Amino acid sequence: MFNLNVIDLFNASLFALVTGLKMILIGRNLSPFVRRTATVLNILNVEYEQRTLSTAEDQLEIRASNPIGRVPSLILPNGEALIDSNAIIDYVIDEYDTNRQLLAISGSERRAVLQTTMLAHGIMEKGVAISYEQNRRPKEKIYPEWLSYLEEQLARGIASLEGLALNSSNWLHGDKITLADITTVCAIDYLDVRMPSFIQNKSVQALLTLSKKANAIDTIGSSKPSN
Ligand SMILES: N[C@@H](CCC(=O)N[C@@H](CS)C(=O)NCC(=O)O)C(=O)O
Repeated sequence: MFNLNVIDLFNASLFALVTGLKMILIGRNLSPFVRRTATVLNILNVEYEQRTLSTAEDQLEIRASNPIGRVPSLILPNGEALIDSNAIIDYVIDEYDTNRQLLAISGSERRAVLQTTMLAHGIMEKGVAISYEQNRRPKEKIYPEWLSYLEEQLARGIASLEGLALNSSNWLHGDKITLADITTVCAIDYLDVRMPSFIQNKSVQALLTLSKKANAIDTIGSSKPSN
């Protein structure tokens, strides 16, 4: 958690006054981390404004709320800036998910949902690492062995998640949608846009079915990035 500088704080406070105390989510839904955060906010019916800044083009503005220059961050109406989708979602669930539908407050159900969530989050991390390796380096500086290592990690993660989806019933952890479903669907949809070869013509039928079912819900489908 970091505080904004004085001018940003003033702007955030002014913004809050003008807009009726809305939070500001920084980042584009093409980032799976941003999208999972936006989706949690949408499902819980939290009002927020989204600034669709890009890490490649808007570094200075992004650093105002996160010194590391990553997205997402969430600026609260009092100017407080939260960073990292995990910490932001922790706050949002704590504050707005009064029935604790997305993540149980304690016990084995919480552990199970968090384990699946972090598997899907790890898949996002590997997908993004592969994308950076392929797109942010000059071609002659790409290290093929490292790329293969990342791709194997990604493939193992996807296979494991597919196994969980195959053995689940309605949603990944029972009859209600949880943070595990949201994070999984955001990971799969990200791969589908950025590196479709990992998804298409592969044995991920259960994950694709889950994605289709989840995206039919407006609060999820409305944030889906397009191919
Ligand atoms: N653990 C973080 C990961 C965030 C992350 O890596 N975001 C990417 C966008 S997909 C980013 O900001 N990359 C820019 C960079 O690392 O310089 C989270 O869950 O929010």
